[in-house]
Amino acid sequence: AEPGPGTNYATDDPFTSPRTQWWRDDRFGMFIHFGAYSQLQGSYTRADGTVCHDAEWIKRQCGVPMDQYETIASQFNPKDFDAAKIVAAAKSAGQKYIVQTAKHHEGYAMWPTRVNTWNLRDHSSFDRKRDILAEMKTAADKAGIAYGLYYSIWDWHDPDFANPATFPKYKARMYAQLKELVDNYHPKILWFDGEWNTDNPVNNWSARDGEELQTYVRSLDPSIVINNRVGKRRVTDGDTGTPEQEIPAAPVDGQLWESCMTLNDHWGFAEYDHNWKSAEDLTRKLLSIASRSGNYLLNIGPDRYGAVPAESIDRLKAIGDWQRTAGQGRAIAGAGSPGVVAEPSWGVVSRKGDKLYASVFQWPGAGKPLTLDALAPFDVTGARVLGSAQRVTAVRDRNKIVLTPSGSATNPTATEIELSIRTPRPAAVAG
Ligand code: H79
Repeated sequence: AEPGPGTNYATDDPFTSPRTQWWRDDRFGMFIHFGAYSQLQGSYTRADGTVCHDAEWIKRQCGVPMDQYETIASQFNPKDFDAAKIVAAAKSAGQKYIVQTAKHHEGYAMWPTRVNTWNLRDHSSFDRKRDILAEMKTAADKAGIAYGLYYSIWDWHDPDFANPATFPKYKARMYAQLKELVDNYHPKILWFDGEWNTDNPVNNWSARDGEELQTYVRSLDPSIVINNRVGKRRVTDGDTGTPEQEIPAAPVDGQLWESCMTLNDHWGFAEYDHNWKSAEDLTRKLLSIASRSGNYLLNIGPDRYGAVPAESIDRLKAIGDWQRTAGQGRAIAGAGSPGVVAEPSWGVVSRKGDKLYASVFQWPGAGKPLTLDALAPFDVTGARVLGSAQRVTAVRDRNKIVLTPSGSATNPTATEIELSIRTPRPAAVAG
């Protein structure tokens, strides 16, 4: 997209820019970790017969020699990868955007790059004519879902990455790959990773490299949303903060943010990992994140054939089912931090325009009150429980709003109380 009149996308404010509007509204996206590591499905058997476990880090954590890793990649044949099915799973969850790994730390490109042969077309047993990123882009467009790509700066395969003398050669190849990605798949997000050096003493990436990369991406397409792992994760790096496997306790002021999290305990497919989070837990996490003006990027890891685990499909659908029940999803998409009330002990509260959505995790029992602490003056002009005919009274007692529902919870995950509010007009500023 071209910059709109009056908007300089190099210097705009991500909190208010039309460029990031869709991202700020969506609140819920799908992360996809799929790469050559998926071929191992989480288990590497060493020459001595012992088995080592890990997912997308298996090359490094299990010390797989490069020649063996390349042999494993040459067997990779994700023939069952079904873009329409994955997009339908995202849609069923109410996820509005997708971020897929184009290249993880292993350096393996999941598209037919012309920069090297370490890619899914040239180094696999897969159909040479297929391009799964193109398939995903087409399916996502068709479903009205935004499509973005993950790209790891850290690269375990390219020898020039770890050699300060030849690092500029690596950088040139990385820039060329990013141009391919932007030209061929028009990603709405570029999600960088692997820029840190605490775990990686030979990482030559600097804050300066990050600023340059950000400028480069903007020159390719100024509308792309970029995460903060482009540089050193300062609030000035990219557009969005990236808490990983955690949810900030309160709204974050310095930068837009998105919590990326897993459905079990791994990003890439791990056959032995059955520690799936419950749909209730996941739905409450989504509500909590939206109530603090964050986004939730929830991951799936397809198996070696490209199939998504049934446990993931089921949970995504359950999260969507909750949102579709009685229109409860309005507490999430387009909603954010309420501002006018503090987060209660019994749930979370989000706001969209002149409506507050109180998501009640612990229902008080018929006739018992739920209390909200007001942080600013406002009036409650109406209250109802979504999907229930019961009455809710809302009484102000100084800085407390006391809500008393007359019936039972509609839902064990979260029962939604919708409050209509009226905030005072700001006093006219003299001068
Ligand atoms: O792509 C996912 C991770 O692979 C990547 N970021 C998300 C989105 C990531 N790379 N590094 N880290 C996260 C942080 C480092 C984690 C480590 Fe470990 C702890 C490296 C070694 C111990 C976890 C356990 C990962 C490998 C083994």
